[in-house]
Amino acid sequence: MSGRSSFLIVANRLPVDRVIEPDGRASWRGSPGGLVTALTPVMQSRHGAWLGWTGAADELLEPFEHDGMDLIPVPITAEEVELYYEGFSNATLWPLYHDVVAQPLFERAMWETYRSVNERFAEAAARTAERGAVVWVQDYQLQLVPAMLRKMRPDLRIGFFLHIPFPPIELFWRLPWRQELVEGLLGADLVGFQLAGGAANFRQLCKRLLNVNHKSSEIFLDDRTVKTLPFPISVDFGELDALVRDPQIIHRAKEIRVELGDPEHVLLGVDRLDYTKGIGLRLEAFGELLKEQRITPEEAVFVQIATPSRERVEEYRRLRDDIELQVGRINGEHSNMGRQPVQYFHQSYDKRELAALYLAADVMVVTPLRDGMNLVAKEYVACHHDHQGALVLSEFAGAANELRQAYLVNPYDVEGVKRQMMSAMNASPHELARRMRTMRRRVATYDVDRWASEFLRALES
Ligand code: GDG
Repeated sequence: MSGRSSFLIVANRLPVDRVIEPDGRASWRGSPGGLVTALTPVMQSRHGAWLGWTGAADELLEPFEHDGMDLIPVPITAEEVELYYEGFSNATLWPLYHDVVAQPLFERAMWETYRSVNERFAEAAARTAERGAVVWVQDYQLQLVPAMLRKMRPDLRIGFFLHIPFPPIELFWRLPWRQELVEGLLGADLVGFQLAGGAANFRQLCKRLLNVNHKSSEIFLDDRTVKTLPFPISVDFGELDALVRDPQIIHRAKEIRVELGDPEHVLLGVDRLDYTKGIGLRLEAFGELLKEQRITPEEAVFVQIATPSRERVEEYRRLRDDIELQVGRINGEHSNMGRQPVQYFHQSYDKRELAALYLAADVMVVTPLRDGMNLVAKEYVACHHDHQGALVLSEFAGAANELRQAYLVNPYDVEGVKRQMMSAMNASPHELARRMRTMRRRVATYDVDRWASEFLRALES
């Protein structure tokens, strides 16, 4: 590890996961995901450092090197995990920013801890950044960092990107700490959002709350301007496209279909088990189609992968129970011997198995009630160079802005979801190819590399 860095990523989590080797030793493995893939080359070429939490409470670790990046662990105590991470980040901000689809908690102790943990991240960044360095802060857990860091280090160039939606004023207004939060973000030189709508919400809020003026994408403060722009995040198209051409993956995709009993239609959902993802409503739609005999269990199987998530937050525990009850009901009513119409998995898979599942699925069902972008939708598109496969996509996912040829649905309209699921299942190969070709062109052009480079270009210009 060598000294200071000219390029820093500051994120809640480090881009590595701990693995325990067969001999009992612990080591690190790069976390899966587009963000890490996109930023690794930038980090390597700029001698970058990544600051974040290891994911384990009460752990004090020295900085270490991984894959050409300096990783700087920021320690978090067990109590802070509860108040800053599970509390203010995931029980206050997450539901508030996702259209209040669950009730946000407003607790002072959570807020205080959020502030002090943000301060610790800002201090660590201030210590690590070289003079004039570029610092890129990620996501809703760290919205106070830009202003805190600017105060300590006015020489830095600071960018912030929000991965989740930025809510309309009426919702944000409820937050008792609204002013400090907005001022936190305004510490950045560039605040990036998934969509133009989020950026517009933010500018209007700044005007109303702080009476600061804006013109097009710029907000004018007394001594400087802050740029606010959309940068829709994307996936590593090239990697996924190559993966699904691998004979082993093709073989596995065929095998999956056989294991499912060779139905005519394989429908697939892949989500973190989160109440914003609309898992229950898509199962409801599928269950009704079975009940109305518009499809039979011989014809169609719904595979739902629900990756474990935030399991210590009450709302998430309840959700898991609800979904599992619902899956049990549908299967109880519609299964035949040896055939269950819903195949539900509360597990994580490696990315090769996931790619095989995408390839095997005829209809990908993505129905969030609100979602910043939704990478699953783009991953599915990237996996279909065969130009087959249909995407049913919620209008409330950021991805719907770009993937206009999907079977778009309003997830609050169960009849509409059922209709689009039927259209997707019954579409001709020609129709599927027409839609898929256009969507693939979009994802291939705006991949995750382009996302990162456009953000950094805007930050450094
Ligand atoms: C947030 C925003 C925004 C899922 N299960 C497995 C697995 N995954 C991967 C998917 C995908 C990722 O996790 C999930 O990304 P999403 O975008 O769908 O959703 P969030 O986790 O809510 O992400 C979202 C995103 O940030 C990026 O800005 O798009 O709106 O909410 O990549 O493939 N990966 C593996 N095994 C699994 O079981 N390997």
